[in-house]
Amino acid sequence: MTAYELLSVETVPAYVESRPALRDLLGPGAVTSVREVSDGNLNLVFVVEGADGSSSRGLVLKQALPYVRVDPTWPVTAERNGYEAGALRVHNAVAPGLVPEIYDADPARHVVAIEDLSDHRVWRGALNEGLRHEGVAADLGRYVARVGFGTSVFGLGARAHKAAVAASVNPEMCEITEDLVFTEPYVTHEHNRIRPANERDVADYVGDPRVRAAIGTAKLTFMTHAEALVHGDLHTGSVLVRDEPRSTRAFDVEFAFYGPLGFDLGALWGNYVLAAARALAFGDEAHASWVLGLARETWEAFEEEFTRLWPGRADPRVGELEPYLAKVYGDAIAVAAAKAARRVIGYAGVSDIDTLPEDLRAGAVRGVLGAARLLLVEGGGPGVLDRVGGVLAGKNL
Ligand code: SR1
Ligand code: MG
Repeated sequence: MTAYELLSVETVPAYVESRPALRDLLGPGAVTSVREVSDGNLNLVFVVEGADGSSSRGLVLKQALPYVRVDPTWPVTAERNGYEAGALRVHNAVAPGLVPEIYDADPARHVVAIEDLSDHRVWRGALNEGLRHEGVAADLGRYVARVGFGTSVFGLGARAHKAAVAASVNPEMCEITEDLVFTEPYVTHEHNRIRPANERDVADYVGDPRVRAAIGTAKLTFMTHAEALVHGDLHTGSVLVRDEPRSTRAFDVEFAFYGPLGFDLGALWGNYVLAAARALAFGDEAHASWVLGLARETWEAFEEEFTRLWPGRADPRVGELEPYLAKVYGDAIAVAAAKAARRVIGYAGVSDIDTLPEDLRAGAVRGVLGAARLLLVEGGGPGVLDRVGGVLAGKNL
């Protein structure tokens, strides 16, 4: 029993009718079909089509449950839906075309209505199938740069940045990340899913004092460096892609908060590592190498865009470009490791690894943990990203 009414396929048409912004968008009585497509860990999601049945007149409703969808015994604040609406508006303003448009936000029922992107697909699934969507990694680098500059002290100036930080706290969702990414994989916890074949690998990884020190530092950075209104959960399952015409959208910003810019870049890199581990498990070295090359593509697009924006900063007396980029790079390396490792140890696995045949999975997990260890131990050292492929493939580089 929730304190607000949950949507269902049956009740969505009346709900749309009751929301002026949505009724205006689709036209009165225009809903022709509703499909439930909830498949993430947390929310209900419905695709709503309008009178002509075309996706261009449709919309998506996303409603926060007051608990984890895949584990109703785990309460999570439904206020995350409001955080998502706020962040989506800001991201639309600073990075238009790289996130879904937002049409409506309903704080009473914890629903946001956003653009229907049914002609896109989730990037993780495409990567798992060995498909190459060229340009997506660079689009995401530009997205992180625009958000990272536009919502930072550089883009906003000191007072507006402080006001934005105060208006964008998202403590409950940050706590989930602190626990699931930075703490639970490194302790004995009921959430962890360690198979017997990988017990030794996990023990070696979490038992390495250099790993523990670097993860501790990364967690502190996550908790205290309020640089920009970052996405907060930018894995490849939070990205929609379309080939013709080419389009990339980062979605699902309910974890958005004022945090370190390297957190979003590192999330992408960590998920490239997972995608490459899958490709290598199937012996597809060409795809693994292409996927790992995406890390450089994302970084270079980020760096170029951030550098392009830099002269327009609010106060030229704040910060220096080169040291700041170096800081972001170092943060991202540690996050890449943390994000890859959490997916093979802790709560919330990813299909890249979890759908591998049993006999291939243990080696893939071992490779991911080896890569994470390399990244944490070597930090932002020269060429560290280029050595990940060898470690993933089981070579002791
Ligand atoms: C309980 S939420 C589990 C995970 O799903 C989301 O996508 C985030 O990655 C979170 O850590
Ligand atoms: Mg999500």
